[in-house]
Amino acid sequence: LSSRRRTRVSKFLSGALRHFPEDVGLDLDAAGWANRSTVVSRATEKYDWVDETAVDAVVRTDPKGRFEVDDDRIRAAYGHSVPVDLESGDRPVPAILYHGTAPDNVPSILDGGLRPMSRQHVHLSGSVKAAREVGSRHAADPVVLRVDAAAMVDDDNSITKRGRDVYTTDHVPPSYLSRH
Ligand code: HQG
Repeated sequence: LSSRRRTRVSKFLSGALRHFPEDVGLDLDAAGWANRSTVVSRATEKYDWVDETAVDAVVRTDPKGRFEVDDDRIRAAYGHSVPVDLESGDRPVPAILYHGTAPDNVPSILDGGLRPMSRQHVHLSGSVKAAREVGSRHAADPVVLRVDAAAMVDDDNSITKRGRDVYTTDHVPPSYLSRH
């Protein structure tokens, strides 16, 4: 597949597994898992230029680790707006994390903290570079905020690594935030 087509399939899978499973006739269980062959069928029904092997390749080689596969199940690793109860896992969390956002959001974030907004969790990045890329989806001149993840964990706020370089939590109170 061309990289354009890979992106189309990846966006369709992310949309279906994070935001609109019902619209494409998918049933997610409480932990966000769907039947893998049903998901593959939905993708091949939507795009006549893709087959099962190509969908599998998109899933397995996703650069951000957006998808998890377990036998005949598949789910989005993060990013959900539909309610899901993901396990917390025990992968290590760096002492400092980052969040990239639009300048317009910063006053409200420093006032009330980072909130999940339309998703189920707040998403943080492991590097300044990754955070800047996330922020650039929202504005041409993104602002990177620094999150004192070690202090959050010390204070019993759970943070979980998902995918390759994404960390999720419920809320980041302003006391753990500063401008990078
Ligand atoms: C902002 C992508 C005002 C927040 C990325 C963000 C990520 C507030 C926006 C993942 C706020 C929500 C998620 C507050 C938060 N006041 N604005 N109190 N609290 N915000 O898209 O983190 O490529 O839902 O700063 O890489 O940008 O799709 O979240 O700007 O990992 O796999 O509200 O999605 O991954 O925007 O992105 P989003 P996000 P994929």
